[in-house]
Amino acid sequence: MYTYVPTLTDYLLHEQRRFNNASGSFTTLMAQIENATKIIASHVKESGLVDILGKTGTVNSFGEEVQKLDEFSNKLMVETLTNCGEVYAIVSEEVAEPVYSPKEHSGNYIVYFDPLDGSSNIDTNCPIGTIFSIYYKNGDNLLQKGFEQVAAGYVIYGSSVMFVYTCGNGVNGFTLDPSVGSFLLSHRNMIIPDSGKIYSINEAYENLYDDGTKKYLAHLKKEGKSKARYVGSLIADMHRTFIKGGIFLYPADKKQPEGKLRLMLEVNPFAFLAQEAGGKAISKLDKNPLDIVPKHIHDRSPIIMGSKDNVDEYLSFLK
Ligand code: AHM
Ligand code: MG
Repeated sequence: MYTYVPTLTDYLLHEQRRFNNASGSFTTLMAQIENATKIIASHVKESGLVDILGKTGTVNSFGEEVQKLDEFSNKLMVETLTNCGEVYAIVSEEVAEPVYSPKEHSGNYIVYFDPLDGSSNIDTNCPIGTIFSIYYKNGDNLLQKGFEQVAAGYVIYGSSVMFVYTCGNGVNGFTLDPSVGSFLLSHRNMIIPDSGKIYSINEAYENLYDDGTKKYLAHLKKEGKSKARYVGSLIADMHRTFIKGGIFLYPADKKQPEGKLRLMLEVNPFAFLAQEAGGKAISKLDKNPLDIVPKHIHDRSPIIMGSKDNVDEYLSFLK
């Protein structure tokens, strides 16, 4: 028997109808991101065949130039977004400077994205993904606070492909049905459990962390009630945190005083998602990363996020 399940497109159109004056621009923009990520997903799926099909050189068996997956994903996202008619400028993690849409295609949105986060995991078949964060154009200012985000989300290329996003009205997850090529609403109104057992941090850097973080880790290990999980791919580590709860930490350390993750490309989209899912996100001490005024498009920021109780417990060790 057929059961109706809304697709991502259905859901976006439904949301659009809630706003009387909506022009459809946001829905069009999201459809472009959806399309680009489906193409990236199909390439990620084949990445293991690169060696045996003789695609390791610069030319593949069709005589086409082969790009590394992250370069391919970046080019696809840049070209899709700057030609779709809805975007004023994009900022990609892979490109040092912003790219502006040609005047004839210029629109009202700014899109920050990381085309293939965790790409060092491609060879090992671990989940990787695309992260995006959308703002309204505000004059020429590309440096808006995270609180100004119109929408943020990620697409995880894992055992299933999932499109997870928020536009400030909760978080919803859509799983790709590969047989029809549509994202289907599979995770309605995602909520991070208030507390969880899993902590996720690169513990190899422990000696470089501040005393509060060291004491927190010692406390977790002393109690013996926690589990450690760290893929080293933000999308995988955060997707697990959304589903199972717990805490993800990429704090400052002696070698990386601002942390590693990029404020506008990684930290803010996930902080927005985490807060919309009922979780908590902090930067240095109790600072909400969404409240940081960025100085540069590629600024970095420490980030600790996940289940409320876990983040509060961490904070108690800093104070
Ligand atoms: P990337 O954007 O160069 O792929 O780096 C970001 C990745 C994140 O996905 C992950 O959370 C982090 O780097 C892991 O860093 P580390 O290896 O220092 O633990
Ligand atoms: Mg990244």
